[in-house]
Amino acid sequence: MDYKTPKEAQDLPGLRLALTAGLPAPWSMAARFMFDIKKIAYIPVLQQGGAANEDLLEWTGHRNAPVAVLDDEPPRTNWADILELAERLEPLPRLVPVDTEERLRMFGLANEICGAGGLTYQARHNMIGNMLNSGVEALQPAARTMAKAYAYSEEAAQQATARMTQILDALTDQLERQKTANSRYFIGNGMTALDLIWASFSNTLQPLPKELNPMNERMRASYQEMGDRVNPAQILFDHRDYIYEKYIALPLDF
Ligand SMILES: N[C@@H](CCC(=O)N[C@@H](CS)C(=O)NCC(=O)O)C(=O)O
Repeated sequence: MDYKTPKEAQDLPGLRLALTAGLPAPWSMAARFMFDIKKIAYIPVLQQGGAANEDLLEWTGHRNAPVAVLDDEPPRTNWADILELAERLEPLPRLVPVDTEERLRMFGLANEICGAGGLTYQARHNMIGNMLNSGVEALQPAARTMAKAYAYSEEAAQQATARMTQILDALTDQLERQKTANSRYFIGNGMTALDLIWASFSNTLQPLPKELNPMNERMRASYQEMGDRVNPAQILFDHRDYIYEKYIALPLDF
């Protein structure tokens, strides 16, 4: 990825997208997948995971990623707001179902993955706990920044696995039902944002292999460890492999 710094990007016209650089960060990659599938051009902007990101903060009011800024519109950081922006800029392929029941189910399940308190917030409590307790001095500043940003506590980490299991069961049940109904997708008969979101977020539990996902080995082990705690069903990974193969450019580039 050819990133611009926040200072270089902030006065440029068009869509600027701040992304956590150097790893397949789940919210950042999901935002990219939504724009990429619609062929919406954007300028990638550098966000450094766990760092202060002062220039990004000064420009957008946000330290973390993703942050999507279109011209002089307000910066958007929430996954659902970024999805709405992508749908507005380029309606096709449609990522939000027209049918009300399907739409409710899609947003509900997507929020179970991406929302505050959802699957990956829970997994991250464990990751932050591991970093804080690692005894590795170099990891401490980032661990402390993220602990504060994402409401880490020992109690939160303790209940994380149970909550993750509950959410993974809901996603597995949904895919099993869809398989019975002969659909290859999470919702209805076509690809939606949920398929792209799961493709991205699945990497935090079982990263795609090295040749498709050339991420740093320490982060790979840390992501895999979050998955090993909960042992997700194989159907979830078979599904993400299908979505990557059919819709997403590989190897991942971050
Ligand atoms: N704002 C996002 C969540 C963003 C988020 O958690 N970003 C993480 C992972 S992509 C991040 O920036 N981590 C690195 C950091 O905090 O510096 C949402 O609510 O949808």
